[in-house]
Amino acid sequence: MIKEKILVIGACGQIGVELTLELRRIYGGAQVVASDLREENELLKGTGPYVSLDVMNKEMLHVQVIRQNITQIYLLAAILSATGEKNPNLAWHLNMQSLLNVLEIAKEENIHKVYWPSSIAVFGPTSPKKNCPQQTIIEPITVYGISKYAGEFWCNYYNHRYNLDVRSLRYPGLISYKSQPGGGTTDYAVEIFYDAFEQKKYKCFLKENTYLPMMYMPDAIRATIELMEADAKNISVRTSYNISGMSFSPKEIGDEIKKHIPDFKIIYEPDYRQTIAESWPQSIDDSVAKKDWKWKPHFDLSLMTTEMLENIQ
Ligand code: NAD
Ligand code: AKB
Repeated sequence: MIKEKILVIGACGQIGVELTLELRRIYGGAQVVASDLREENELLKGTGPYVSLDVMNKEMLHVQVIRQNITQIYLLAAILSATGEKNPNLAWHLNMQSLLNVLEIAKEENIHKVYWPSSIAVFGPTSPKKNCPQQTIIEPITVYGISKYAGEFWCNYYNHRYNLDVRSLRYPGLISYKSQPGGGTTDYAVEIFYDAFEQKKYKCFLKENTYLPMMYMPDAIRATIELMEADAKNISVRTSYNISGMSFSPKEIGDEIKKHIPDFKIIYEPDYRQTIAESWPQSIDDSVAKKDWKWKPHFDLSLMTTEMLENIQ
């Protein structure tokens, strides 16, 4: 059996840190090369190899893939929804070119598997709001959503045309305490915990009744690895799978936090991110992922809130 050697690109981001640590636990520290533009994250130090890498530099990426004998690539570098609206050209350029660089090198170097995440941001105002299905009307209004939707079809194209084993999940908003979120619309659901703990109050940039699909990071990491380890014959979706964890509004998560911090207060000052949030579904139908590779979320709002507050302390 071939020993896998994995390259994680964007390893110092919100997902990258936890995913790299979990991949190192499974495959061994030396088998998982972490890479990013940023300095190595403190939690990654001493757990395995780290290289400084700009995924936009295709030649350098290619050199690293050959030099390190890479067999799998996880591409996590991207500009997220809220930051993307501030610089749409940059977001489009990074989100698209990084994926094309990885897919092209993966094809040339016979990489066994590629992982690239999509997002619920592919959906737009014309998609169903509740239990949004795997296949439906998809008309995103953010540059981030447009880049994710285009990216899904590039993944599908490389799978069909070149038989490249590329797999993808449409993550909901992710909630974590090990590394900070990086410029998304769902970031409020992480910030709220830190402000509740430190100041007992939070100013929310979304309206109180804005429901969004969310997931606690341990579920997201498990989903990623379960998808990547699934038998290829069970993968029927080569664009990107819907996955679902929980759905809540700022008021509901505020009420849940109040069960632990009774004098916690939340005020609402919606900004440009409200329009983005309102364009996304409130909940997601993940029945295809459940059927194909037996996906099952573990954390609900109450369990996630308890764990977040315990760990922030
Ligand atoms: P993040 O912004 O926290 O991390 C991205 C990392 O990529 C950063 O460490 C950044 O330094 C690095 N990076 C940026 N440009 C780079 C470059 N040119 N070369 C190398 N590295 C570069 O993002 P995240 O939240 O960890 O998201 C990872 C992926 O998951 C993205 O594709 C994102 O769209 C997707 N996603 C995230 C969420 C979420 O809630 N976090 C939800 C849906 C989808
Ligand atoms: C964002 O808010 O941009 C991300 C996402 C849902 O893709 N968290």
